[in-house]
Amino acid sequence: MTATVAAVDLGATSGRVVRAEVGPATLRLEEVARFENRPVRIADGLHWSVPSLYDEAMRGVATASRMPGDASLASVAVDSWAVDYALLRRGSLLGIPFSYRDDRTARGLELVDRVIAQPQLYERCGLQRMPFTTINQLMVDRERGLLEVADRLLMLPDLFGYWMTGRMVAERTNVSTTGLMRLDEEWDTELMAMLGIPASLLAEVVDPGTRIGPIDAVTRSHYGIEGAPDVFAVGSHDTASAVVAVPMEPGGAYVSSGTWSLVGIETAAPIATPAALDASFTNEGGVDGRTRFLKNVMGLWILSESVRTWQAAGERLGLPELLAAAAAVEWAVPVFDPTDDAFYPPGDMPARIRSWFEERGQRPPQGRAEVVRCILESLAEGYARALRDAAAISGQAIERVHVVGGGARNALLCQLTADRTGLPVVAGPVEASAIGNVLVQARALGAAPATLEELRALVRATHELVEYRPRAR
Ligand code: ADP
Ligand code: LRH
Repeated sequence: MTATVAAVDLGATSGRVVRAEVGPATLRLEEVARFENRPVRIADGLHWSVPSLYDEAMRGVATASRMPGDASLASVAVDSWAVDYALLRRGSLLGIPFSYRDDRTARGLELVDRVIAQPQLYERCGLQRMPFTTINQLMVDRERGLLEVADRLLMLPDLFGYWMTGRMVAERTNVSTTGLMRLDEEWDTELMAMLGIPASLLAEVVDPGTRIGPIDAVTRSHYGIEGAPDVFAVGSHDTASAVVAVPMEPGGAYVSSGTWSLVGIETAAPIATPAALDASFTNEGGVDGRTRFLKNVMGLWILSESVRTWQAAGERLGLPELLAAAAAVEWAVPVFDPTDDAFYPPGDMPARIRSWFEERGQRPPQGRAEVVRCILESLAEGYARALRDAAAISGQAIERVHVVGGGARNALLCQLTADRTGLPVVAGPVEASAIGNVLVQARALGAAPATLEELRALVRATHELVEYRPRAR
């Protein structure tokens, strides 16, 4: 038996809708819609265009439901980047959700720090200190009086689920990124009381694989969605879904490489030790109760913002040409720390890279090709360091690195990752989040194998992977 399902996968760079046919030995995907995700800057800050993302997603679902094939669309699930959320009152949206790149997060960090010190916070939620964590953002909402009127908080995939079905839930892997969930995966109502965040905002927590309900008749008729697909919760944090689809075996580590690079391993339980805190490791909830023990490295964002800056100044070369030029750089370039907060806000990355080196009395890279090469070498070095730390802290040996996401298409970055880790790198699949999303739906429908290991074996058997061997240095 196979199931026909659709994934809505929203990344910070682009969103897509994928239709898939999944069975015990079948995994066939077809992209039916792709749309840009461009934040909007208005008077009070940087926001996601959430209604238009929803509109694009629903049009994609409608297309998926109307495609010729033997079976009608059985179900749909949404995954997206983590941490961002909507506040609602009596079911209506209170304002346009903010982007985690908005600079209000600096104020939020300050407000959280006044209430609880980082080591104590880490013991509770096990999250790496990042500006964007939901609790920081909520503290700014609180200061502005928004929490006095809001009666519900929904993470963005849960908001879409609510709009499709009328039911409000809190999918577990995504709420694990909020700072509001304890390491034992219960809501941390004690911390919320300390921060002045009302616990009544929270919705019922559900696990990946839970059926939320059918898409309602009004939504189906407005968008022309055929049949009566169910909506499921999956690993609605895109990285949780991506990790489901990492074709790894024991000894495997991953780099989920897109706007961000999430570098780490899967563990049976969280590791919130002082060593993990010192190395800035995060413990996020995985599908089937696993832990994603990983580090957020700034990722291809540094490259895409550089390209955007150059193009705004009249540069005509696109990413493929710039990568080819970077591959031809045969001399050593310096490396910067790609986890430095300086690279977090939108802006002129080449200028920030220059300042990073100048502030340390070092010669910055010169010209486009050297700058691109420097970004990629710095990311690869950041991955290598994070993987060494992950192995040392967890005691889990790492023998192979899997790169999934859009960054798996970047052959130079994959090769540099092999060189700098000294480990074989296996690139692919590119659409790991969408694949993890459809696999968990199909499993809930009884059409896909039961264990994560079997699901990963299915990915290995059905996808072409490219291997990069470390070169002598
Ligand atoms: P997200 O899910 O965060 O939106 P993706 O996984 O789609 O991100 O990855 C987007 C990134 O993938 C781009 O910023 C780009 O650097 C990289 N990428 C996509 N296609 C290619 C390509 N053909 N060659 C090299 N890099 C690519
Ligand atoms: C990647 C991602 C990452 C989060 C960040 C906000 O898309 O979900 O796992 O840390 O976005």
